[in-house]
Amino acid sequence: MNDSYPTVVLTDEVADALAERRPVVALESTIISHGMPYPDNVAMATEVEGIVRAHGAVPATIAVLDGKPRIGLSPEGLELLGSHPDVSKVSVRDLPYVVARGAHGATTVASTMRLASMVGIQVFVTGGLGGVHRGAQQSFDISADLNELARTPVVVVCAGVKSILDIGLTLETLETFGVPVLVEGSDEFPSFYSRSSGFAAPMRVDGPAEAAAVVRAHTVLGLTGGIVLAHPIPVEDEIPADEIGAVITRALADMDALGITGKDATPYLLGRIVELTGGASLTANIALVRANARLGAEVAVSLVS
Ligand code: PSU
Ligand code: MN
Repeated sequence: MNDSYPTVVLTDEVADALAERRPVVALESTIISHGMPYPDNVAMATEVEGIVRAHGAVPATIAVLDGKPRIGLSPEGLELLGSHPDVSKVSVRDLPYVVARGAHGATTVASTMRLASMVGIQVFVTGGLGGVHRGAQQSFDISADLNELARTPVVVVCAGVKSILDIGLTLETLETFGVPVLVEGSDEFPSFYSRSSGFAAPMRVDGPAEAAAVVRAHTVLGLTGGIVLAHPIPVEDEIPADEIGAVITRALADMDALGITGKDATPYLLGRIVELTGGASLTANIALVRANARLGAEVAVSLVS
C-alpha cells in the first residue's frame, strides 16, 4: 500500500501508474454492491478490471473499506463489496460519515468522481449515470451525480441514462451545468438498455481519439466540470425501448406502492427490473459495462499519448 496521499489508500499498481503518468481508469462500486445481484456483480467487477488492463490501462475500483477510501481494490475487497450485508451506498455527502465510523461504503458515480479526481484520475467507467428522476417536480429527486459533473473534472463513460429517469430533464440539467455530453458513434443519446432514447446526441464523437481531443480542449480552456461520454450499448445486446419501457413503468409503479424514496430508489428499481425481465436486463447491463470498459481504457490511453 502507498501512503503518498494522506486521506486515501492507493494500491501500489495504481500509485505507480499515476506517478509514471500511465493511463488509469476509475471504476465505481455502487454498481457492485447495489446495482447487481451476487455473484454476477463480483464476476462483472473482476472481468471489467481485466478488460481495462487488456486495453492498456490500470483499473482503479473505488470504495470505502473499514472507513478508508480506497483507490484500487484487491480481489478480496471486490468479494466483500459484492456480498457483505453492511456496505452502505455512499454519495459525496455520505463520505465523512462512513469514514468517521470506520464503515464500508460503495461509492456512487458522484463520490467515485470526487475520489478519482483527488488523486488525478481523469477517466471513469460505469454503466449508467444518475439523473433527474421522473416526477422530480414533486419529489425533488435529482441525483448528486449531476452536481458532481458540474464541478469535478472527470470524464464519465456510461451507456446514457435509463428511462427510470426523466432523460429530457437530465439532459437539460447537464446543459445548465455546463457539462459537455458526447455520444460515441451515434446521433442519438442512448437510454442504457437501448441505443435510442428519442433525444438527439448533444455532441457526437467517433472513436476514442476524438473523445480525448475534446477532453484536452476542455482542460486547455480551463473548464472545471466533468464530461459525459455516452456509449450506446452494442447492437447485439440491446433490449428494444418499447419492451423495456413497459418493465420500467411497472417497476416505478411498484416503487410508489411501496413508498420507496431517496437513496433507496435507484437500487430498488435496478433490482426490480432484473426480476421483471427474468435476468435479461442483467445480461444487457453486463454487456454494456464491458463495452464501456474498453472505450474508457482507449480514451485514457489516448489522453497520455
Ligand atoms: N444507474 C444505473 N446503474 C447504477 C446506478 C445508476 O443504471 O448502478 C448507480 C450509480 O452508482 C449512480 C447511482 O451513481 O446509482 C445513483 O444513485 P442516486 O440516483 O440515488 O443518485
Ligand atoms: Mn436520488
